Amino acid sequence: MTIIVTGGAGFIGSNFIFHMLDAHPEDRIVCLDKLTYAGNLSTLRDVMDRPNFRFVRLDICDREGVYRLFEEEHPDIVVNFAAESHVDRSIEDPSVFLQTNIIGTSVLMDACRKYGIGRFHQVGTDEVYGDLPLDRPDLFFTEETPIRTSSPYSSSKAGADLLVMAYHRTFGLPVTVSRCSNNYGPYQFPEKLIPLMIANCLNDKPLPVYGEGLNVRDWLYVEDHCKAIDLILRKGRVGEVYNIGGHNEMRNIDIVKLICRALDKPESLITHVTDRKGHDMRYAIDPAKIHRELGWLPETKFEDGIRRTIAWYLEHRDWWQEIISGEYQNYYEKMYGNRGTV
Ligand code: NAD
Ligand code: TDX
Repeated sequence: MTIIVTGGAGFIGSNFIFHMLDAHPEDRIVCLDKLTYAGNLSTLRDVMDRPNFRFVRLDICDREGVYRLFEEEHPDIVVNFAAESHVDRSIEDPSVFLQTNIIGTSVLMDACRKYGIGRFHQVGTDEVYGDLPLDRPDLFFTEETPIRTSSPYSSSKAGADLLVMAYHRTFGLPVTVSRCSNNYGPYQFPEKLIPLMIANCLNDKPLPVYGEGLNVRDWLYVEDHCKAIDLILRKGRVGEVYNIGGHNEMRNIDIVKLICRALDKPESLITHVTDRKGHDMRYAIDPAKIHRELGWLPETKFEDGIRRTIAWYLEHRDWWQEIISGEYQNYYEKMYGNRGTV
């Protein structure tokens, strides 16, 4: 099979490519990525020369380019990871989120219709369900939970999901959608909570916790997410949505304190800063459907996953130091420079 993986130079896409090349060496993987600020070719260095791997620099919104690639490759499956993925950036400027996340997804699906496809899989997020209150630990997001977004990011991802389901119903495109909780692990861009706090700790910089840090996220080790998508591609039912999460809810402040302890840094580095606008309180996935239908369960315990992740960032300083020494400096100054403390 030939599988086009979009956004494969980013965090989850690259981990997915590593998983697929190991688990299914008979398949050919074509990575399509625009290499935005979040894409990093050095991440794919170890697989670049594999005979069953090809990298193509391309924007998913570039219709001609995408059609040409489909003509060349005749893919059996497309897995769409390509997206603008950072909530804070979407609050600064929503437009590129609408372009890539919605228009780009429609271009990919038009190509799938034109050239034929076995499956189009959309990598979605639990953020499309909005948030849950902290005082109702009995509530979880199921696949039936109404879409109720908070940020331009989650709205653009919800728009994409709705379009994917519409292409299935209207055009009969064989689609699946997964909606996953927060991922962590190697190669995550250091704008996201866990790698940002690790990098700042290691550089003895303040650790900017939004508000009181009581917001809850449901953390899943990236490899478990990749295995779930692989399973959906092979055994999932067409036209279905699958929630992915591991019942691992944690408050932001507890994650940051844990990172301080693991790196032997003082909690006095923690600085409570002005909250994110529209900040979602709690995400919590009910993964019963994917467990029941496909037998998926997360394999990595948080204690092990976070230890491995911290060790990875310690062993791969070059990878993230290179990132944070460039354009990232301007981003950091813009986001955190004038942010008041609370
Ligand atoms: P990321 O920001 O690390 O990577 C995104 C990748 O997409 C980058 O390589 C970037 O270059 C590429 N890209 C961006 N715009 C593109 C375009 N127009 N054309 C081609 N390539 C483009 O993101 P991530 O954290 O790996 O997330 C991957 C997907 O998973 C996203 O769709 C995201 O919404 C979803 N998701 C992420 C999480 C999470 O916790 N990170 C959780 C659930 C779902
Ligand atoms: O500096 C920070 N300080 C802070 O307190 C950052 C970057 C984040 N936070 C908080 C905000 C959130 O409550 O930490 C929590 C996690 O933040 P992010 O890492 O930005 O993730 P989140 O907003 O939860 O979204 C993530 O999960 C769902 C991904 O970025 C999305 O792509 C995915 O869809």
